[in-house]
Amino acid sequence: MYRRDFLKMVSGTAAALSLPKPFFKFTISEIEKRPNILWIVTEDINDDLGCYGDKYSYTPNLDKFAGEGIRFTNVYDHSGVCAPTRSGIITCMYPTTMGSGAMRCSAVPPAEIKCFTEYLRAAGYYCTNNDKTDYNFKTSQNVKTETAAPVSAWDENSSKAHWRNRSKGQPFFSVFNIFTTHESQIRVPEKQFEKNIAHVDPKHLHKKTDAVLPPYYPDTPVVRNDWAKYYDLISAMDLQVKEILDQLKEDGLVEDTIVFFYGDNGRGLPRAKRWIYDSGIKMGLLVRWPKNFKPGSINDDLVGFIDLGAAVLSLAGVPIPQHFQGVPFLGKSSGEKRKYIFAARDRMDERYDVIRAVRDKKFKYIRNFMPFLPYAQHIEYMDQMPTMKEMRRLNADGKLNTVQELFFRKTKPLEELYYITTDPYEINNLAGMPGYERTLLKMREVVNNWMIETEDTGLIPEPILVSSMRPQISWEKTENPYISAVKKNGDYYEIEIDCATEGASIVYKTEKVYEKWKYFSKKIKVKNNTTIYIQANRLGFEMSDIVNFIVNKNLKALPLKEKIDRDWKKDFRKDNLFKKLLDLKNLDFLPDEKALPKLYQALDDKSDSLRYWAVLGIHYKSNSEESISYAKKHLEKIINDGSPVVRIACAHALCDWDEEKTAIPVLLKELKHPLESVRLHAAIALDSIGDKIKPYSDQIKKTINPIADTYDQKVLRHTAEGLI
Ligand SMILES: [Ca+2]
Repeated sequence: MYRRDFLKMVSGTAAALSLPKPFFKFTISEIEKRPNILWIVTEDINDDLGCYGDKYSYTPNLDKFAGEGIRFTNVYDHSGVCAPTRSGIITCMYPTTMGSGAMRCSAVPPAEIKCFTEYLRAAGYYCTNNDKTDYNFKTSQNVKTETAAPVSAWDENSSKAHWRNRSKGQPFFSVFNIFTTHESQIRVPEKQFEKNIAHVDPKHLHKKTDAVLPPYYPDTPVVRNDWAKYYDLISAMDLQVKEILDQLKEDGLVEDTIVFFYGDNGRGLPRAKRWIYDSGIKMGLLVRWPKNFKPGSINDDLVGFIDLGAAVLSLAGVPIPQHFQGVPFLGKSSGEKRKYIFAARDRMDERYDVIRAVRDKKFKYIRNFMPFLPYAQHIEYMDQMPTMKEMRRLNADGKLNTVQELFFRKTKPLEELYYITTDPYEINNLAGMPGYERTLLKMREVVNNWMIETEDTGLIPEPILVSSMRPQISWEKTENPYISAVKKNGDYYEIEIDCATEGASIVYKTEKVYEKWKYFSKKIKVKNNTTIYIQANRLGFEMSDIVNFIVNKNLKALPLKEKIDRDWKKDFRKDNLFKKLLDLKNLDFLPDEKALPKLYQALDDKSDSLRYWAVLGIHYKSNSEESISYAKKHLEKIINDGSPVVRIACAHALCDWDEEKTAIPVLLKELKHPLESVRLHAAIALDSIGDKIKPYSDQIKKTINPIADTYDQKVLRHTAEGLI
């Protein structure tokens, strides 16, 4: 039976249609055999490769690789920046749903959410990650975000992790992350840069004079230099991809291994990475499976990054868990095609923002929930890029053209709509233009519905969200796992293990410390008198202790314990908060005088989040002398509100309305709050009020800790620079 017929049997005709033209080479038994899967992931590139028609890019190995499999042409990241992107990829869930949308944060994902590799491990796959994780959730406060992973996620997670360490005959899922193209590498010292590109033949290095720049960059030597370096790094990365593919060949695994190549987010240059314009989220994706995919095929289906893990499970023949928001676009479970992809931008390092986007094949719609903020807020890390510095300098000198100036507007429009087909750089905003009303309303509705359906946490201010996930700032610990059943069966004991923490995963080993943890999913067989070690982890919780038992006739199972869950979303859901917040924000579409009475009503709401947005609405919609004077009276009354973010928002508005003598002391006090995100809100407010801060210079400078690398300190350092 051919693959097309087989797929009809399992998933209906749509499944067959969603695949590239089938390559009639295989049988059911071959399909049933679990393939190996390899991901080669690089940093901060879009589809800037020769095989995507980029004539400036020199990527012979990836071009060849693309010719051996499928080249996807409509693939989108949901975030535009590392950590939330990777948070979504590893769970097949939107970070906005899990509360992991900020760059960076330590979320506590809801109990049902696991790393998708856990389902592969349960199915017998050997899973390795080498070695970046950056999932926005950790299992301890004290581990490094970029490389931390729950013990349940991978058989190996290290710079040595490799499929070669698996047991004989075991299928594998291996990830190799390449750092070479990361934004930081464009601006490293010259010596380091030369090291990075040492293996690229000098004749293939990129000439600055040949660079084709997007129209939103000024054409200057500095910008051309960054651009050429970026492409040199892509060529260096292309060679690293070849090295990994060669290892696969050496091991004779080419035929049996499905290889994915993609970059994690858009290029690390201004208005690209960190943004949900296509320059931040439109990615290349190449997939090769010599046995089953027709060489040189092209697929233009809309694919989201949260679909990647679902596709892997589908290709591996592992059922797709019900809670997944990602949909498989390859393999047995594929079928449903996306009509839209969605993307979100929340806090980027030390600066808040809330933006949502939906895209189909032709249009991109963007909703700015903080239109009163500029696009190019100062971000310490981003602002190190020479192109960024150059653009700020030229902007200050009034030397940017109208397209280049877009990124430096002091405020944002409420909505943006682009007809991507003719405007791939998203510079002609069609929102409000005649002829596009229906498209605008339709896409606005699609975003609204998506935010409600996925319980988008983006409108819950971070201090409230974080306090809900971790009351009293404390990290919860996963309960110790226990033996829940034990039964003698011949020479063996059959063991079952459970954990009272809802959503916890369990790992075990039966030898000494040097043995790798195995994933527990169903009862295991253990020999008499073996010591079994077990440990449990829930995402965002600290791991349990490692407990051990000697398995023999004295081992007693414990009765099943009641599951303990602290579902932090429950209260938000019960209060219908996701809908209420969006309804309140949709007052942005009303004229100020119509919106204001409703915003004042919301000041009395019991929800801290609603009161926060009500204050912000009043702040930015009170534009007449009369309305400001009315607003002052109301906000002065609630400057001692029970919620720190509400107090800060009130104080910020009052500072803007020349009541800084009352307001600044409130902000200074919040700089001492134990929660970093509260301090950050206060620091941002102080940073934005200009010269009014000057009489308080000494007090601000006293709060600066030169060795702290927290986000509030980054903002305060920026404020202090302005005070010199
Ligand atoms: Ca990245």
